[in-house]
Amino acid sequence: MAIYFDEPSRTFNEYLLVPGYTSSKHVPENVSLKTPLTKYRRGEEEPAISLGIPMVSAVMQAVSDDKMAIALATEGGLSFIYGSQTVEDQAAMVARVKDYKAGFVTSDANLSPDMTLADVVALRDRLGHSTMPVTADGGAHGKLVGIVTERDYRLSRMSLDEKVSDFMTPREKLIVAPADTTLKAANDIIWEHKLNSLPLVDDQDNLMYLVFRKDYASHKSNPNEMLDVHKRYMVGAGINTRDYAERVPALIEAGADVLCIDSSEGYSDWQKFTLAWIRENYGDTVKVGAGNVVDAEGFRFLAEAGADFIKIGIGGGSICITREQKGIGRGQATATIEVAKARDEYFEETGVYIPLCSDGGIVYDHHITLALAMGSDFVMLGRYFARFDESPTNRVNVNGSYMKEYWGEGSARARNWQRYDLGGDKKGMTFEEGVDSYVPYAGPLKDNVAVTLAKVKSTMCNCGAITIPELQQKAKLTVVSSTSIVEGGAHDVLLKDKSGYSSTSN
Ligand code: RVP
Repeated sequence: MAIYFDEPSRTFNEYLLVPGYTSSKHVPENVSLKTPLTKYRRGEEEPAISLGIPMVSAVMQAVSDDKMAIALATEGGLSFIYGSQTVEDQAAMVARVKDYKAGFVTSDANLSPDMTLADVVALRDRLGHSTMPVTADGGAHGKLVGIVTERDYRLSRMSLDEKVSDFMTPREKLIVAPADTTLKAANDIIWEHKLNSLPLVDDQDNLMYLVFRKDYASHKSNPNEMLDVHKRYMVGAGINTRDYAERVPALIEAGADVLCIDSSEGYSDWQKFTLAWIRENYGDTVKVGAGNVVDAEGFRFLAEAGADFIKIGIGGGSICITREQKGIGRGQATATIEVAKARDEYFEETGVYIPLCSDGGIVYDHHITLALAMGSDFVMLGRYFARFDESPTNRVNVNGSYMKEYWGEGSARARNWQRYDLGGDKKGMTFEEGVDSYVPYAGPLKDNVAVTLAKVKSTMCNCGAITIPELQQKAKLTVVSSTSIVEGGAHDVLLKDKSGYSSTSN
């Protein structure tokens, strides 16, 4: 006979935290969001990798490339570079993160002298940058011939046909420095000459990097940043259950710090085989997460197969239509609660603590706190990060508002068939499990993450917790009725500014 679960399948929106005792030491400044990323044994001081903040970015084309990885690692989180691209391209993205020198920017908004003001405006709107180097060939490392900033043109007075070479600040008027200049020295030049940016060039006058005034200041204030033993940013990468024998070695060679099997449904032999292959070839030196699962059985299966962390969630992603298409899945809150219980039992039994990641379905910042309180150690977010400057997608103007594009890995656009692989020879997607969409553009990652985490810390203090394990232990969670959800928002008043109010959802 079929199994029926007693409890309905619930989402985060159906829960609230009931505050606990807040002592005078429970203040946001005292809260640590440090959390394990990989499994460890009872009694061991530290897992191999811990996150500075409990946030990772989704293994998706529209979310996690090298730029996102750098921005998120700076804040203490981690990105998993998407695997739905060639092994070479993915390894190159990983290598770019590992080669990145904090504060030294390789420009992605480059002009050539014969481009026009219309091109400048289009590039500015698409990428949101106001400083664009001009190189002879228009490439990121071409011969430097000038720079265009917003001070070089006036849209009200100039024709859009005007050539970049006619209004740029030309090379001979620019202050530049050699490519091996240190960040500190570059910053001194910036201050001395009151610059906003300083191009660094090689001995052939080819542009190597730009150093921005703001980056030096921000680099000084990142106490959580995720660095490896060589002080390089840490980065994760997605893998699949088909081509791991080629992909894993290339990613490891490129410097990936941790891998994650990216699949819509992880309770399968394919994940077991993939984990077994990695253990056979690399032992425990390569860290790899697996998933996704939504119940105790699935957790136990992946734990025994050797996963370093386990991801929870089927069908809850904002762009995901798996539940509609296939009728499989489970409410994200119920799944998290059950899997966390199984993880705690496994820990009791074996002494091995396997971190859990709640993946998908985070709509409000407080959903992150709920996911942690329910036993997740960190969360994976797609839509949340897709909205930022650093996501790989275009910023577009839709009816007067800036939007970023965001599409599912199971959409016809991504065609990530490996994620939905059920074995066999058939490699084509036969139906879609994701959609292509817009999400409201929200500016820089750093500012948004700061606000989100301020809310998380504040709620933790209300619950009498200054660490995530303490929150997991002390949290008191209540299911809410649909009418109390209405009570929880602004109600029975006429809002003066609806747009301001909607900012409570992220
Ligand atoms: P969200 O943060 O709600 O946007 O969800 C992101 C998650 O959705 C991903 O980490 C992944 O687990 C899932 N996903 C990605 N693509 C698709 C799809 O096309 N169905 N789903």
